Parts: sequence; structure tokens; C-alpha cells
Amino acid sequence: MERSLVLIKPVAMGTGRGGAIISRLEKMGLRVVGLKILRMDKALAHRHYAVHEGKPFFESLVNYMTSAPIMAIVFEGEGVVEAIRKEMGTTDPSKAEPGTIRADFGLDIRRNAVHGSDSVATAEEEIRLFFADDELFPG
Ligand code: IDP
Ligand code: MG
Repeated sequence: MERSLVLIKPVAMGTGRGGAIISRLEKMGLRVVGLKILRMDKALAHRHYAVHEGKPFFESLVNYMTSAPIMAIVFEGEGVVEAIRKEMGTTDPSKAEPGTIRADFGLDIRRNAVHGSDSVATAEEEIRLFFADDELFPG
């Protein structure tokens, strides 16, 4: 079954939106098969965002993502990667479609409430960074 990694970013944890975001995704028929709260260290943030290394926003993104606890959640479902990307909205909350998670809960392009994997292959790599096999409970 297809899986995707969602991260509830510090801004959404700090404003108590974690449960609301999980609830929205569950209501779409997606199942939680792994979940943890953690504070990312720099090494994990560098690996997770490796594709952005060298971009002007990279260091501030790593600093932000390691500044406070986040939630990491693995969702499972048919077409889950695309379904979550659509429900999240585009990267910049001020440009995200009304009713999307980033439009509703994001503060700015960096503090945009959530991360969601952008492809099935990326999802599998990202999930491996955050979860051991015995921490996942596929349906
Ligand atoms: P995505 O999360 O929608 O896939 P990406 O372009 O992959 O967006 O960027 C990863 C993350 O980096 C974004 O979610 C956001 O937190 C941050 N980011 C992207 N572009 C910028 C920017 O121009 N300024 C600051 N942060 C950015
Ligand atoms: Mg991306």
C-alpha cells in the first residue's frame, strides 16, 4: 500500500493544530500507520532536506525545523502521496488554495504548517529517516 510522510512543523505544533491536521487527513480515508513526536537534530534535517542544500533558504529552514518539536506521521492509502499534496496546498500559504491546510494554518513560506512527501519514491526514503520497520503498523 502507498505511504506518505507528513511532518507537522513547529508553527502548527505551537498553535495546537496537530490534531486538527491529522483529523483532516483521516477524514479523507487515510490511515495513520506510524506517529511520533520528536525534535529533529541538524543531521536529520540536513538529510531530510538534502535536495535543497545550497539554496538561499536552506540554513534558515534547517534552523527552523530544529527549533522545536514536530510530529512525524506515516499515512497509508491509495494515492496517498498525491491526495496529501493536494490537501496541503502549495508551498506559500499566501498563494495556497482556500481551504487547504497551508492556507488555513501556515504563517509564511517557511513556516507553512506541514511537510508532505512529493513522490512515492521520496516517501519511502523519508519514512526510513524517521521510522524503524517495527514502529510502523500497516493495515
Ligand atoms: P514543499 O514543502 O511544498 O515540497 P519545497 O520547495 O520542497 O516545498 O521546500 C521545502 C520547504 O522549504 C518548504 O515547505 C518551506 O518550509 C521551505 N521553503 C521553500 N521555499 C522557501 C523560500 O523561498 N523561503 C523560505 N523557505 C522556503
Ligand atoms: Mg518539496
